[in-house]
Amino acid sequence: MSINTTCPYCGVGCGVIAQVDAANNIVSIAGDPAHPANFGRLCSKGSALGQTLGSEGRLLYPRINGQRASMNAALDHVAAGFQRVVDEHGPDAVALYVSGQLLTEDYYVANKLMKGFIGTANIDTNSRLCMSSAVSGHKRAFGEDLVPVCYEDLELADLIVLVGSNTAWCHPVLYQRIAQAKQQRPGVQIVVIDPRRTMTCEIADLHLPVRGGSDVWLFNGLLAYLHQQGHTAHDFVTDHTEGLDEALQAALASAGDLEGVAAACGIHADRLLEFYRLFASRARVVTAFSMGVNQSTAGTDKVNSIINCHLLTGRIGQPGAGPFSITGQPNAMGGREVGGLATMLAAHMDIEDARHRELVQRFWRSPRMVVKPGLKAVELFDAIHDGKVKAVWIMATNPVVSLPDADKVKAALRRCELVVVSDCFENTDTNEFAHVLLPAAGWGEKDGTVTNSERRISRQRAFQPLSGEARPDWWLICEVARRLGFDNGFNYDNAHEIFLDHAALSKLNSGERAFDIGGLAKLTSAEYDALEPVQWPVPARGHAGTPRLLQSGRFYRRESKARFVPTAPRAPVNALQEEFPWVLNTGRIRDQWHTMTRTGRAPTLASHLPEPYIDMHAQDALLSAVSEGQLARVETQWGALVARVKTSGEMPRGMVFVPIHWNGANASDARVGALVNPVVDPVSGEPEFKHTPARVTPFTVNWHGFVLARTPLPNLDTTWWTAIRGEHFMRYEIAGRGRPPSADWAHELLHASSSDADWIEYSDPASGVFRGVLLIEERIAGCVFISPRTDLPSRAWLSSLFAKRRVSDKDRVSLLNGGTAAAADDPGPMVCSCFGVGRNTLCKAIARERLATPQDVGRKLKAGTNCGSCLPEIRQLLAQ
Ligand SMILES: Nc1nc2c(c(=O)[nH]1)N[C@H]1C(S)=C(S)[C@@H](COP(=O)(O)OP(=O)(O)OC[C@H]3O[C@@H](n4cnc5c(=O)[nH]c(N)nc54)[C@H](O)[C@@H]3O)O[C@H]1N2
Ligand SMILES: Nc1nc2c(c(=O)[nH]1)N[C@H]1C(S)=C(S)[C@@H](COP(=O)(O)OP(=O)(O)OC[C@H]3O[C@@H](n4cnc5c(=O)[nH]c(N)nc54)[C@H](O)[C@@H]3O)O[C@H]1N2
Ligand code: SF4
Ligand SMILES: [Mo]
Repeated sequence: MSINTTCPYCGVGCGVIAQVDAANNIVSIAGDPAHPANFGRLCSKGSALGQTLGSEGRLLYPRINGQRASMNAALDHVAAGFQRVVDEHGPDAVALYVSGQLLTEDYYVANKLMKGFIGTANIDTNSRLCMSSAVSGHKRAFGEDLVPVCYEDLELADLIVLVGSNTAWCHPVLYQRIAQAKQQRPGVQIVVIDPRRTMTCEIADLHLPVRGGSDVWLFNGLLAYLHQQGHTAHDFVTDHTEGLDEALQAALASAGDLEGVAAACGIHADRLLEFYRLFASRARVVTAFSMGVNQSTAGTDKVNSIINCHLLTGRIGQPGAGPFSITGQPNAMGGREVGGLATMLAAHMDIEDARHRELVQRFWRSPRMVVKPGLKAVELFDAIHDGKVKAVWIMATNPVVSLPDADKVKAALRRCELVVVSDCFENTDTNEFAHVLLPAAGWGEKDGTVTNSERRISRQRAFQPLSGEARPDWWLICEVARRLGFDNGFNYDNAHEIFLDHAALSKLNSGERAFDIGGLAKLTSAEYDALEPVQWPVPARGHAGTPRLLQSGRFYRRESKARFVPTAPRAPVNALQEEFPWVLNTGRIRDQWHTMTRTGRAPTLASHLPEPYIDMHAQDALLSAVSEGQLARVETQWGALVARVKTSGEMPRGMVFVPIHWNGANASDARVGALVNPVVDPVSGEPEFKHTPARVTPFTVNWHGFVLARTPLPNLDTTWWTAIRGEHFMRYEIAGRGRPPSADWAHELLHASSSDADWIEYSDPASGVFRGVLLIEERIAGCVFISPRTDLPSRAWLSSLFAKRRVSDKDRVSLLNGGTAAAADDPGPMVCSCFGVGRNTLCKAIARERLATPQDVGRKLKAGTNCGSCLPEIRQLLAQ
């Protein structure tokens, strides 16, 4: 059986074909060649989706206070708890905290329940941490939350500006489309604006390593430059916009001269001018932006300063031109369509507008309509902390890891009277705080729709039965709604029925707002099942969808005009300079998805960057008395963590970078959310995730080590540890203070006393070096390596032994002498996770065989020929 569905990770929204061999319980995953987002491509995460299926680690049954309960009892408990709080304290004392990883249908009923039936807008979503600055910027400029462009525009553009986006790692398939366009038309120019020199820069013609938070200066400067150099599209500006004078004034006040702007952005004036000239000279420009723009206390202004430049030049709504907010989560866009944020109503209507409220209320036949916006994510958790919100239901998000000041989030949940969590997995950091756990259907079991970055609605289709007692999120919500007495509004039998309501509600927008999918409101069940990917608006039945918006120059504000928003730049809050000299920037790595509840289960994804790390400039490392490979502590006013130091060469002076993925389940001390300043953008409420003042100090330990074990071990309880899944083994990195672990400890840890075990040991108490290897029937079952230094044997080489039927005599010798004899076989750090090709292997082949292009490398080693996520790294190695 073969099912077409959509990848559940990033907002590119790639089509996936799941080939199910039910008899043998095998699911193979491939890109859908017909899907217009990816035309068959998948990145490393999408390619590894098959490895994340299966019931291991899943939350299979409901629990109440830790005890297994029936679904009925759990749902009754949730409804009774919510009812009691509403009765005693009013509707604003309950809340939902949901996610851009819900399907549109789940999201629709969650929003309906809160805003139309319980009667509170206290439903916010993790999109507040992600897209809300883009939403606010779009609304201010266009009157509606609109993304005018489509992916094809990236291929038509002559200049692509990537601002605060590590596209190579975070939207890899989009990046591959850009890279291919450049290959076909080498004249296409690519500019990357990012303080870090990320892998995305491998195809860039120009990289501007701007100072964190300085984007508004940069784009105000561009606006002034374009205006002064005569690039204003006068007719467009006169007919379709308002407010240019105020915006120009604000721009000129902050960005009068090139030198001043360059200084504010911390870059060379020559480079800045090069960028401005490029932008001025190309009519077809797409400015694509992501979290380096949105996640900032100036996030909304950053968005508007970008849009202003496109409005001034009329480069919007035209093929190959426009501002492009790339969405993070698979359904970040769908969530906004249904009004999943506390500040929106459904179908792009406004809470503050009495007429909109009435329209929605009449459509829903709802008893109690909200009248004012609810609490935004950070405020919401503060209100829980302060006891104002007493019951919360968290759905498809892991806030104990992902919110700023995340230790305060723990404290808030600890105090909360009723915490309900629905998740697909058992051991998330947030589940620990749940009074009621509800098992949610996972990818492959769920059915509904998602909308990607280019407004394209695609079906996610189920290809597996539900695991255990797991149920789709919409079903759980409807069951609770009915138990609250709202039978009428929540009698849905399936996702199709919900979708029809959502589409019909959007029809009320007809002509007034762009979001109108009324043409899908009469789909039969069979048509819904067969729905092909389509871009909204879809105003009439049979309409083919709308690739590009705003082509007529008509906007969704008064007099149909777009607005230039004046943006006065301001620097991020950067208190306590002396004590906290560095800026902590946080973000993503290539092969992990957020808090790793899913990608952490895929062995091929673990090898690329297996440990939490702190990347910093070598000079700053020196000043902080830390060095590559050592452990260090990063500390801010809010919290601290310990991770391995890296001086990759990507970091500018003054900034340190820590990935967001590690959490309490896979590291002793690497939850970076605990360190992040909870300050937010005043308009959007989006947190400043990229800019917290921090200091870095050495984390002194007496010994380092690691354990590889074929079967997972209980908590290692060493001073510092991390755990990650490999192919046929678990890998634990450990370090400690005091005396190094003894041979007995290692022996016991790996259960080396069983009768068929063969235990090889090398121990030198004087130097503190210990090596122990457990073989069972000549296969490696586990190993422990301890040393006072970090110069431990190659994990890549040892890992490869786990795939062998038999450990050879040569390998045995290498095991005991600490891997030195095997150095020649060491593949080095992983680059291509699909084919397991490491950096050493690549470098050797490149040098020996004189390989010159990624294609040469692919032919020789296969590396880069499957998903292509590692091509930027291969290009970098070739260049070196
Ligand atoms: N592999 C992977 N891919 C993902 C995800 C994942 O978890 N893993 N998550 C998805 C989600 S939800 C999202 S939101 C997207 C995020 O996608 P991106 O936004 O591309 O990813 P980030 O790593 O958060 O940050 C992007 C870049 O912003 C830069 N930056 C920091 N401060 C500034 C600044 O002041 N100005 C500028 N111009 N740049 C700055 C950072 O150095 C960083 O390189 O990725 C999606 N894709
Ligand atoms: N420091 C720092 N923090 C950040 C960011 C940053 O750049 N820096 N980025 C922010 C951004 S942009 C985002 S989007 C967030 C993401 O942060 P989170 O949303 O907290 O991260 P996830 O790990 O994706 O959490 C999703 C949870 O839902 C579960 N799940 C998956 N599918 C389903 C489903 O269908 N139903 C249910 N009920 N559960 C499901 C998963 O197992 C997982 O526990 O992090 C934010 N936090
Ligand atoms: S780029 Fe990768 S993670 Fe994003 S949707 Fe496509 S396959 Fe999934
Ligand atoms: Mo996100």
